Amino acid sequence: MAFQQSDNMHKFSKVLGSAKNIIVVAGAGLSAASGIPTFRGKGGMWRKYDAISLATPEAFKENPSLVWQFYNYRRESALKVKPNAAHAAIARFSLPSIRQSIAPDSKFTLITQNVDGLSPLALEDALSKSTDAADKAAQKSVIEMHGRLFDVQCTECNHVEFNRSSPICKGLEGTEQLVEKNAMDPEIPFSSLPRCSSCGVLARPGVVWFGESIPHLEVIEDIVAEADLCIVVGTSSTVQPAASFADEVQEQGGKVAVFNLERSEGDSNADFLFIGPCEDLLPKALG
Ligand code: BV8
Ligand code: ZN
Repeated sequence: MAFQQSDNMHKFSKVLGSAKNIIVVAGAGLSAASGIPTFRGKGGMWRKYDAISLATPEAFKENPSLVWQFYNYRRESALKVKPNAAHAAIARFSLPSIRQSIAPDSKFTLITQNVDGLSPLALEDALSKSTDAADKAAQKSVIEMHGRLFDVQCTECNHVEFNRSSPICKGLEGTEQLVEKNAMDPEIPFSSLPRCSSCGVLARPGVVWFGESIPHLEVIEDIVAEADLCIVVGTSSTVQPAASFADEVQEQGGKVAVFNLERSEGDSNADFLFIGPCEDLLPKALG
């Protein structure tokens, strides 16, 4: 039978209802409605600089003050925003007590490329409303595969701490305001940048930079290898290895559904393509 792509939500819910190993692969578009600018969208992550060139170990080595201002700006932005309806829809669906009536006896994992921490916050919120103790299992269902903005990692010892303090250190205080004014970035002395609370050397943001390998990638690959439904949400599907997960699921006979505001890399191979804001579409699709 010739390949038929569908945008039929009713047909999608039938596939969802019979799926046993469901994954969501999420990108920056999931958090767009919360006010977090996407990487490649019009908003552009950081008007002054190309985010991609700053998210590298080379950039940090060369100019840790500039890279820390970039991440401080994103930390301060993420601290001011809340999860949106799409985060909430995924979080609710991750609770066994809710998913059982939609996709009986299924397993679920959210694999997010986002580092903003909004999906774990949405899950915390969904769990606080749940009365079913078994729902706690959902806490292990979120994989932040590119790390977390609020993890501060030592550049020497392997100390990592979760730190949402604002400002993260005196030296960076208020520099986020300069970004909006497109003002030149101040030269922050090395000694005033964040330091490891255990050994005192320079710390770095606890995210995975381009050219760095994905921690525990084998765990993620095993989950992808089991999946019979891959729901791709709000990603340009241009960053590897996340961009290949959907193809892998299709190659093993699974189905792929893409939810995006506009066309994205490889979406013509998807079994389902839903074009529109995920904050509107996902509550319908996973409800
Ligand atoms: C690895 C953390 C291997 C940091 C990120 C050449 C040299 C070196 C490496 C490579 C190379 N070629 C390829 C690679 C691999 C490289 C890569 O893929 N590069 C790309 C750019 C070509 N990948 C890596 O380096 C990865 N590691 O491969 O390791 C290895 C093995 C051994 C030893 C060494 C290395 C590591 C990649 C991780 C990079 N870190 N983030 C930070 O955030 O600062 S990636 C970064 O991009 C974010 O995580 C982001 O999520 C991700 C992907 O972008 P998207 O999420 O898709 O966001 P984007 O803005 O692009 O798109 C938004 C989408 O949302 C759009 O489609 C838009 O239409 C849609 N949208 C907007 N609003 C809405 C919406 N959709 C729905 N509703 C809405 N409302
Ligand atoms: Zn240290």
